[in-house]
This record gives sequence, C-alpha cells and structure tokens, in this order.
Amino acid sequence: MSNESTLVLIKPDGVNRGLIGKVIDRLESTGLKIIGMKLISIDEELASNHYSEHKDKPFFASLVDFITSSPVVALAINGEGAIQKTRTIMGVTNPLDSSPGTIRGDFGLTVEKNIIHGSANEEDAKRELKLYFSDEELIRYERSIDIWTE
Ligand code: D4T
Repeated sequence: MSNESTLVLIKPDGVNRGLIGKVIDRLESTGLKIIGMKLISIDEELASNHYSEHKDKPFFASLVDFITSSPVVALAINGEGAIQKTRTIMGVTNPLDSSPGTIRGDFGLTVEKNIIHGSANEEDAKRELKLYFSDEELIRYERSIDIWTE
C-alpha cells in the first residue's frame, strides 16, 4: 500500500438529504485525512469533463442533469491506500447491491442517486483532483493521530 490521494464528491442527494456530516464521519473515522474540502455547484462543462468516460452511455444526460442540479461537497482525501479504502467504504455503484455498513448500502436508493462519488483508480484520482482543486487548495499537514494511521 502507498500513501495516495483521491477525490470524493458528496452528490446532490447526499447534500439535500442532510447526510454531509454522516458521510464525512465514515471516511474520517477510518483514519483517512481530509486535505481539501468545499461546497460547490458543478456546471455542465465540469460535469461533462468529469464523466467524459460515460459520454456515450444512455444515462449520461440524466447523470449530468443530476450532478448539476444542486451543490455538492468536494473532498480531497489522503491516506494509505486511500483510493481503494474510500471505494470500500462507499460500496458498489448500485445501492441495491451495496452491503449494509457501506455508505451506499445504508443511505442510497438508486444507481443515479447513490450519495457519493470516489475516484476509481490512481489515474482517475489524479485527473479528478485537478478538476476540483488547485495545488494551493490541497493542504498538507500532520495530525497527532497520524502515527496510528500509517
Ligand atoms: P462514481 O463514479 O460516481 O463513483 O460511481 P462508480 O465508479 O461506482 O460507477 P460508474 O463509474 O459506473 O458510474 C458513474 C456514475 O453514473 C451513475 N450511473 C451509473 C447511472 O446513473 N446509471 C447507471 O446505469 C450507471 C451504471 C452512477 C455513478
């Protein structure tokens, strides 16, 4: 495992349902570190860029409409194996298949409104972090608990 950073979005359904705190709590409680965080409105250009790999899929237009419909919380998350760890905490894409104890399994209902996004791999994480955060917005700092999480 290596120290890595990943992008998480708390999607419009998570924000509107008042789940920001719960989602952040699940991520933070594992020892992962927040190194960037903001509430933003995603415009169509950013949405299309973010989801470019899905541009030919039948759900693309609906996905862009949804993600631009209301603010999201963007988080840059850092830690040992942060990409896989975040995906594990999230659960699989369709909440009907996500295990209880995962964010999507506990809070999600539909494949589109599934509460949270997390980068799928190292390449996506690098690309997506750049879409949402400038270098200056990523804060590197030591926490006293870091000796227990590394
Ligand atoms: P994200 O990218 O949001 O973390 O989700 P996943 O990595 O788990 O899933 P994905 O890339 O396959 O899908 C991206 C995004 O599209 C929505 N979606 C997906 C949808 O609205 N309808 C669908 O049929 C699928 C497969 C949900 C997540």
